[in-house]
Amino acid sequence: MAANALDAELDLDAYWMPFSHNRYYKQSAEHRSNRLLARAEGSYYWTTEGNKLYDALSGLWCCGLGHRHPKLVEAVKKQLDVLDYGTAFQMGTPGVFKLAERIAEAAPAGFEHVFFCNSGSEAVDTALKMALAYHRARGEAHRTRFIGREKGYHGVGFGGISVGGMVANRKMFAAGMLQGVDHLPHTHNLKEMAFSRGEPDYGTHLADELERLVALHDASTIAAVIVEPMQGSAGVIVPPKGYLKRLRELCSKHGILLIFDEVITGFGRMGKPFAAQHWDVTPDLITFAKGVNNGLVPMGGVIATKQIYDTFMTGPEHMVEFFHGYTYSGHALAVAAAHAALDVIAEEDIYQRVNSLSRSLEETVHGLKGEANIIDIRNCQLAAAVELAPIEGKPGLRAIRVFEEALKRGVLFRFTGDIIAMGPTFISTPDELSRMTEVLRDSIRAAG
Ligand code: PXG
Repeated sequence: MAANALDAELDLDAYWMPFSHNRYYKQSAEHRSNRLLARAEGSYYWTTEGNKLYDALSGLWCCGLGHRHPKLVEAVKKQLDVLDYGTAFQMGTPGVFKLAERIAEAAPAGFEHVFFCNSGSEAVDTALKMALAYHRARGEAHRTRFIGREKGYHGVGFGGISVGGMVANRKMFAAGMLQGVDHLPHTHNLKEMAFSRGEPDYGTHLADELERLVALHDASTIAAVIVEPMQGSAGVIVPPKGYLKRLRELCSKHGILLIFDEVITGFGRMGKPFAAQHWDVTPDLITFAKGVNNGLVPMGGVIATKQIYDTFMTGPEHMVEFFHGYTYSGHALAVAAAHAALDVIAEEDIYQRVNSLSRSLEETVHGLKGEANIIDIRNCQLAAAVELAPIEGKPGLRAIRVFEEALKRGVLFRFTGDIIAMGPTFISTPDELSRMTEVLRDSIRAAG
């Protein structure tokens, strides 16, 4: 192991790391080997040991355009010379109005209004509030129930964990969760769909479970259904063919709003601005974050249809219409970075590149089929996952070992349970994807 003076001089105790095994990380320099990041550029990080890591998850799904893209860095630096923070309530900046216009333009027809916040979790809370308030404003205040999905991830706010379906994220906080939430079944079924390329053939009928929930609760009590079009955090769970269309039909039939949580799928990864366009299914609200400005400055938001926005625009004109917002909604630095990101997406033909790179990703990851301990390989545009057989009695351990072996070999993967997830940068080359896959192969073998 290379000498790591920076590691040696740190007191690690004070920092409570998010979603991390704090004790394991802090226990020994060996456990932290290649896990202190010093620098980044393009598709790579450099660790404090000076080792180079290919970033196989684009940060945490957010840096698709590559780290420290010169145009984005420049835009933020320039903004700092002009305006730092501009009061968000009852005030605005030209930049934030222009950004909303550009985002609405990129969204499917009918989406005309953008509300800004600072993260995916806040975006989800915002969308849920919009749904409740929308129904109330229309005289349907009885529509209070939300339907999420098992294995869904919608961030960590109380709204998000309530509609989410990650058991570990829910069980400790049960006392604080929203009332009246139900869940669709997840669509992850290895028996029926293991090693599917792209969307699995099996599972469309699982959308019909919404009918069952409607029959149970009555449509008049349901405000919205929220799903990730492609489930990222649960380990790249790809929607079955026709599944999202079916959900849309059922929501429309019953007057239920459909929310697409596009925090991961928005702004490039699906080879279109939004997954809604990739699957040609139009929801009523779209949440976004991450890719909107390449993760450079925290930003999230919700895109609403004209119909939803207009419903709020009643009452005396001098009054606030939606009692919701954040100090940093539309922060000038985040806005500057987002404008630059949208420019780069257009200038570098990112959607076309993602579509073409996605084919390379599919080819290369499915080439791992047949390796010992791999029980599934799946892919969805520029996202993929390899699911490993758990070590008996020690779920999750095999993936940690693979993760550590891969770090030694210069690739930073993401693991969740026994799943290795990949969300390469949009600027990666097919060669880099092949190398990433070969490192995964070697790491799985080495991990045993
Ligand atoms: N919705 C979705 C669909 C997400 O993927 C959030 C909301 C929450 O976003 P914030 O910005 O509040 O973290 C997310 C976040 C992973 C991984 O390993 C995924 C996320 C975050 C960190 C890791 O897949 N998604």
